[in-house]
Amino acid sequence: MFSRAIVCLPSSNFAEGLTTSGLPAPDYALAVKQHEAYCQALEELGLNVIQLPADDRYPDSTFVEDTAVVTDRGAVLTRPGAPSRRGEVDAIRSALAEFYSDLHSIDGPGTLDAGDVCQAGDHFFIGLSDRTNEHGATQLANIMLALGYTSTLVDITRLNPTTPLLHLKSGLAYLGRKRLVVNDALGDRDEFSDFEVIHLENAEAYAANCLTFDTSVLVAAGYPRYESQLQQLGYRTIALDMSEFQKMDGGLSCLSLRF
Ligand code: CIR
Repeated sequence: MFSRAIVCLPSSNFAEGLTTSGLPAPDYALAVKQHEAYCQALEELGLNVIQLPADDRYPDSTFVEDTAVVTDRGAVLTRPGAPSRRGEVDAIRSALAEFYSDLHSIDGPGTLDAGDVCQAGDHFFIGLSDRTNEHGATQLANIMLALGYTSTLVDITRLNPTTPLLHLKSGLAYLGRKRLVVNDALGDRDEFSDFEVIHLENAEAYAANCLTFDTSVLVAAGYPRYESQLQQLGYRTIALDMSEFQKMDGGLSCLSLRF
């Protein structure tokens, strides 16, 4: 189980970050409130939340998840696919150095956003996306192998254009107990055949990005069918309003590094 989470406060120019959502610009004050509620939920789940200060140099820096892959056996600093985000890794390197004596890293020409990396027990699904290239994904798979984990690469660059995904985890999460939740963008992929797969209906596609802590699941608010599916499976759900982060293509997992 996780005992810590690293988060980074949204910067005042958060609305200047990258987005393809086509939604209106986010409200900064509301984003700060939603971020506070997110941190509080993590604390109530027993995590020690380490809060990094807002950094106006990087409007996307609140999406800390993309900058590192953190596991029980080691951590890997990424090389984000968007050049505007590469500098975010420095603050995360300093924060993680306190907990990991040996930090691995992804080197150019490899690129990797950890939003493309889904840990499912001792296995990693690594998405190939517009942000994560084959070099980066293969470097990560090799580091993971040396740490004793297996990996599968999942290409999401040729999805149906009506259901694009920024990152693999925009459409996939691990619920523990050998169980995945996927949305329609990923559908019935062979890569997931060793797992029980819960399918989300298209109207609730955004809810696929959720966070499981043993039997509790943090879910985005506004997706009642998914919440009741989870409850029927024996999970407790905690719904959090994510509207302002969704406007910037972010989801629940993006806002923290959990280890
Ligand atoms: C970006 O486009 O990089 C940010 N605006 C959103 C990143 C979301 N991160 C994630 O899904 N792990």
